Amino acid sequence: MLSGQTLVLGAGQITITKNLMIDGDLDNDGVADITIDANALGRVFELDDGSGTPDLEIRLSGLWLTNGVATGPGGAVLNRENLSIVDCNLIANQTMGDDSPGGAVSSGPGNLTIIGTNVIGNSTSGRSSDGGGISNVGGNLSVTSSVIAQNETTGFGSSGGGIYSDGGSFTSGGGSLTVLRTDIDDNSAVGRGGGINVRRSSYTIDQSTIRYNETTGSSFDGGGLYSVTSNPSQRGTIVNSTIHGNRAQGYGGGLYILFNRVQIFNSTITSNTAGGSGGGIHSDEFDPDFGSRTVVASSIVASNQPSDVDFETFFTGLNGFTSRGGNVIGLGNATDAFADSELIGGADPELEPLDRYGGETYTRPPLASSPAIDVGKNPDRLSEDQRGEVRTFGDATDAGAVERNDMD
Ligand SMILES: [Ca+2]
Ligand SMILES: [Ca+2]
Ligand SMILES: [Ca+2]
Repeated sequence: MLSGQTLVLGAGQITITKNLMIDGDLDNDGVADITIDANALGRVFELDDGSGTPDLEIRLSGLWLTNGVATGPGGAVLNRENLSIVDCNLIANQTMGDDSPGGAVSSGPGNLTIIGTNVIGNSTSGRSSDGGGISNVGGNLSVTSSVIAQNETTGFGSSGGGIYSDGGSFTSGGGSLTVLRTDIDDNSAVGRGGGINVRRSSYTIDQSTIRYNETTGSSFDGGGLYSVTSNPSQRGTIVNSTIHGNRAQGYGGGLYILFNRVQIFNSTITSNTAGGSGGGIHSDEFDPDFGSRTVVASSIVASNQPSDVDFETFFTGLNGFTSRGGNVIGLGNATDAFADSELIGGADPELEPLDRYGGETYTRPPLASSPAIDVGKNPDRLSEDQRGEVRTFGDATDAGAVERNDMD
């Protein structure tokens, strides 16, 4: 067994200026064997050949990167190329100073691919320093089979406790964010988006859980996720996912959606709380000319405080929610949009407590008595539920992220 091999950096970062693969998983068991400890003296890696474009391909795998400290972006890694981080642990890195995004990683405009990696306990502390864990501006960020936990921003105006992802432009295609089979857990932001803040881009959250994240700044919105764009071609998709136990001091305990067109299909949104309205989902500024709306199908949005589905619009006064049916919905000023769904008011949706029930993430399967059983739909023709079990069992699809089957 290989273990405990640690390289402590004496002073300053390692700068990579060419295509390179570094593999610290010496015995190929998928578990990192080499630790690079920046010893709180600087950043661990800067990836940039100075060409001004993201033209290098770099892969870091099997590494622990810890105790990185940067005054400026990226506590452990500043990436200006195309980077894959595979089977790594990015633990307890931080940025200090203002305008210093990405407690663990700052990336863009190149692409960042994160697989099988734990990003835990990283932070930013300066003003306007977004992304306690990861910041992506202008690139494509994908996070698969990973854990993003206990990261935080604490400086004024710093958004996205776990992940901050900015496509970089309201007008062009911009970058994107994809989160697959990943746990976004217990992150916090002073600003908008305790777990995730995604702006000016398309995004997908699939087979993932966003739980126990919060905004800590007074009146800041989006405990689990905050999304905004004014470009109707930039769309959000949340499918087969669980949004549970998040808290916003402002609006949108689970999700806060501003202008964006967002589809929420086959998902479970429970036990989130907001200081303002929209404990589950707050949909803001629906504009029919613009195409913004919050489209919900086959989902459970219930047992959130003070309510589940709320809209607010300064300009049009119209309900921004559209139901595609098969939902289980509790309370809120937007329930008129859900006439085709099960309206349970303040009743309990009767789900198991959040825990591991198979698959890679935490879920809440319906109890046998749940009103979610067999009332859902499957508009995307999904073959799997969030945990990878069959999506439709029995008479029909269950509402929510998990299908109850005869093994439950
Ligand atoms: Ca190993
Ligand atoms: Ca370059
Ligand atoms: Ca069923």
